[in-house]
Amino acid sequence: MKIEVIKGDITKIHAEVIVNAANSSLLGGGGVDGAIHRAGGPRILEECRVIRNRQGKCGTGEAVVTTAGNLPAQYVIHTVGPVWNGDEEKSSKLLSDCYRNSLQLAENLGIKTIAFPNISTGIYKFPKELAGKIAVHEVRKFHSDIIEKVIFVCFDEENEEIYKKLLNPSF
Ligand code: AR6
Repeated sequence: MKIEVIKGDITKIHAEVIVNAANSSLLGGGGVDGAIHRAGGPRILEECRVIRNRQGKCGTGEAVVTTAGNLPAQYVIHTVGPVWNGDEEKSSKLLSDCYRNSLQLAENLGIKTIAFPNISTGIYKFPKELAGKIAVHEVRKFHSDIIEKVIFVCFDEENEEIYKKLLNPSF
């Protein structure tokens, strides 16, 4: 799989799937979640409510999929990152689950291109460097015959630098 780093707003990205850093209610929030629901319109929230009614809350590390409403993407995969509480081992495992489960869902949908935000590194306060290492590690070890490209969409300069260094150590 090809890996790209872009600095920008994930709601503007033309990938078949964009990933949302949601919370377990699936009913929206701030950060990238708020931006996705604002730009995507009410249809995404309606589908999230249907999922909630069917299966209850979304556990940390799990992922669910909706259509993408008015966004250029076709689908939104909503995953719930861990809130950083200093328990590095447990939080790292849960963040790994987010990336792996999202990639697996995309693969099941037959998707070629998927874009990730820097899950948990905003309101949930996961250390950015560690989160970046986990994200890159999970993507690199996920072998897919279907997904061709993974885009890390960094909103802030710090994350952009971290990802560029991780993917190109001579940067
Ligand atoms: N495009 C790409 N990345 C963005 C955008 C955007 N439009 N907006 C923010 N980011 P956060 P979390 C980056 O806080 O830490 C919500 O309330 C941001 O700079 O969105 O997983 C949910 O409902 C950061 O690097 O998500 C949950 O309650 C990254 O996205 C909670 O926040 C993640 O920051 C989840 O917290």
